[in-house]
Formats: sequence, structure tokens, C-alpha cells
Amino acid sequence: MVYSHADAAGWTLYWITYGIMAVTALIFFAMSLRRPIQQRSHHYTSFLIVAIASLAYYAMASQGGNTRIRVYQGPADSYRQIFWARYVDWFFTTPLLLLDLVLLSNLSKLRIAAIMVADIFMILTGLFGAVEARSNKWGWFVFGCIFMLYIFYELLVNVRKGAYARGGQHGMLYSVLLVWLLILWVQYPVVWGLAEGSSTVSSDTEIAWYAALDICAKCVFGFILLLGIESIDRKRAATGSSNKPP
Ligand code: RET
Repeated sequence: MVYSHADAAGWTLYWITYGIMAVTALIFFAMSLRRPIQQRSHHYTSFLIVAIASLAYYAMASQGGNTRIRVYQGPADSYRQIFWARYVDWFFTTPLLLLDLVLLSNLSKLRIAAIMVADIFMILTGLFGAVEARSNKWGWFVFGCIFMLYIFYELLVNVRKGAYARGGQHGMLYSVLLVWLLILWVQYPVVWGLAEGSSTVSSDTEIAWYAALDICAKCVFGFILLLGIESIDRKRAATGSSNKPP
């Protein structure tokens, strides 16, 4: 039997990523305490994102949250370890990451809801494809890519307009975060295609690549956002202008 699964290096990487997520959660929470309670929405959202991720990484590091799926292209007894716990993490955290971003803009509730629903569908199609042992896993993959393209379109066009409508500083911070998000998010389907999709790369490569992406997309993204918001607020306080969302 051929079974691609995590090795010692992979499990260690999971523990390290768990630690990074947990420490970042504590830092984001501490940062929120320095602000008046009405101005903590981004801090609480960012805290929740890394707190949820730390739980998912705890599950995967302790060798849970995975299952064995047959590799359809391989010989009859060829299998791969699939970590479904990441999809539980992404199911909750990717809508929150998008919320963090759209909160910088003055988008209508309906548009925000549409972006979140598309995101949830994107993650679910990834999960359905990952646990599928037949070639139609690529059908799920294509659906997921369509949802991702819709999200990118909304972020690049409508949300961006709404962020600049709130003022140049929000617009600038939004643009920086958007570029960071796009560079990272396009890599997820690439890893998926090479790992869960075609079983081309080893489990440890998959773990390392996803872990690096998750840390950049959650921790680094959160730091850029929170430090950016704090700096905008300081500048506004100095010039006496209001910080109320429109
Ligand atoms: C899948 C496979 C199906 C097609 C597409 C995908 C995209 C996933 C993305 C995940 C982002 C995760 C983040 C996690 C944060 O830590 C589900 C891999 C398009 C974009 C940002």
C-alpha cells in the first residue's frame, strides 16, 4: 500500500504553527484592550481568526482532524492523508478575514452577505473535492475557482470604491491589504491542486506551504490591519477629525 502522510517534520511544523497562532491571538487581544470598546471591531475579528486557527492547528498537530482518502489516479491501494480540519478552520476564518477587509469600506449589507456566501461555498467545494476519491474532484475544484474569482472581482471593484469613499487613508490601507490578500489567496488552489487534487507533492510539503500561507494570511494580515487602523486613528485624533464609519 502507498500512503502519503505527514512525517515527523510535518507534525513539528503543525505544533510550531499552533504556537504562532496562539501567541498572535494573545497579542491581538492585548492590543484591543488599549482602545475604547466601540473601536475594537477589527481587533476582535482578528483575534477570533487566529484563535480559531490555533484550535484547528492544535487538532492537526495532535494527529487529529484527518482521514485517509484513496488517490484515484494511483494504483488501487494508493492513499493520501487529508486534513479536513483545515476546512473547518477556513469555513469560519475566511469569511471573518473578508469581513475585516470589507469593514474598511462602506459596502451595503447585501453585497457583504453575497461575498461571505461565495466564500463559504468556495471552502465547501474545496472540502468536497478533497474527500472525493474519483476524478470528479476537479469538478468541485472548478466550482471553487469560480467562487474565488467572484470574490476577487468584488474586492477589486466594489469594495475598493467603498473604501476610498471613506477617505484616502482607509483607501490606502485597503489597497495594501488587498494586494497582500490576492498574492496569498491565489496560492491556495495551487497547493490544493498539487496536494489534495493530484497528490503530486508530499504531505510535509503540503503542510509547510499551507502553514506559511495561513501565517501570512492571518497573523501578518492582522498586524498590518490593526497597526494601520491605530495609525489612522492617531492621525485623526491629532487633526481633530471624526473616525466614525459613514
Ligand atoms: C480551495 C480549493 C477549491 C478551489 C479554491 C480554493 C481556495 C481556497 C482559499 C483559501 C484561503 C484560505 C485562507 C486561510 C487563512 O488562513 C478551497 C483550496 C479556489 C482561497 C486565506
